[in-house]
Amino acid sequence: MIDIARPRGGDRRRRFGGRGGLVIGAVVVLAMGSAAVAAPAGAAGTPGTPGTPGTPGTPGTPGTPGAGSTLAAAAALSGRYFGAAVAAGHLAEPAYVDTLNREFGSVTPENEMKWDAVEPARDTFRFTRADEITDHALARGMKIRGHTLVWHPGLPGWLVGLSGTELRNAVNNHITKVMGHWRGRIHSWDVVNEAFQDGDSGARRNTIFQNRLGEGYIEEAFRTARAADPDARLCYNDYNIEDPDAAKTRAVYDMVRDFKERGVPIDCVGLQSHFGGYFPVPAGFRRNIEMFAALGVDVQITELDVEGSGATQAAAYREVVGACVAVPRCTGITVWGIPDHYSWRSSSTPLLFDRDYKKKQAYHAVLKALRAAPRP
Ligand code: G2I
Repeated sequence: MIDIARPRGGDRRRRFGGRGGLVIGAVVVLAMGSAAVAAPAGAAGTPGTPGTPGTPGTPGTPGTPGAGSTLAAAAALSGRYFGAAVAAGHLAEPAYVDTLNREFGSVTPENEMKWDAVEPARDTFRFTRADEITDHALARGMKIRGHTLVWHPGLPGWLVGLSGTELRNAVNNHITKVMGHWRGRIHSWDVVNEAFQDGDSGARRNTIFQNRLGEGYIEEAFRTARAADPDARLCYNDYNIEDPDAAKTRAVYDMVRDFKERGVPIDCVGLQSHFGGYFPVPAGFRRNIEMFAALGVDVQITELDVEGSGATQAAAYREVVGACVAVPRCTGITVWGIPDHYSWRSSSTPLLFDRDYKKKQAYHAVLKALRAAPRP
């Protein structure tokens, strides 16, 4: 499942595997600094002790604490959400849940809404696991990002055997039933995920959807999605589209521009933003957000994590959050997990909380950048 690829010439960024869509940093050495460094001057506070908390938040209402003393509250100061990928399997763990409830105003089920999880047999849907997360979120006024409807890894065997009209019907049925289950309750859906190849081709990825349904499958997925839940923001989500000058980014940009010109319903672009030593935050990251926003779509940072630790990691996080909050249409940020040890690339310690749920330096950098956002 986990695929590893070294960056090659011309494209320094990692490539996710064709089957798994997932490249983890086993080769991706921790090129970033690892020394623990004290919180920078002017940071929100001493690690673990928020510096200028306002009124403590009302439990169960993320984003309401005064003065931005949590990630959700700080993001809410400028009208944004701050979320995390959540795994249902951790919801029985008090420290995990406490951190989730205190700090985050949005959840993305990390795996529980994926095709094999919700439709393991044809037209037989199992929403129980995902509902554990969405019920938890809804009871606390958190937003929910739906992830993801059409993605090539993790497909059930019955689907992989289909082609032509059968496959097309199965895709439309999947979108309609899954979105229908949460209709009116999901803030944004990743309708199509990782549909473009890495490297310089700018081509669509060879998936069963592309190969058997043809070029129009993404457009059709978005049209079906709009009908299934007219209130959800419909996103195209991908990695390695954070650099405005990369061929893959230009290809996604061209698709979104074409969709907007022809009235295909698309509302947002998700920049996954998995960063680290081999794939630093691109110099043009903010320009990239502005470029997509200028097309008339929102931009969301959907799966943020940054390999490393200490000041280097904190600086990268600061850069990402600072770029987002500088662009009005960058409407929210999701980090891809809560404590480091539950990350999909845990050895790279890419998240904002350590394995003891202590706030890392990166946490304080993010909090400060959120608080510094221009207020609407
Ligand atoms: O690969 C990182 C992310 C890239 N963008 C799309 C995201 O959906 C993707 O998330 C990762 C999850 O973080 C992993 O947790 O997607 C992987 C593939 O779905 C997830 O890995 C799966 C493993 O493949 C399974 O073997 C495992 O049982 O996680 C499952 C639950 O731990």
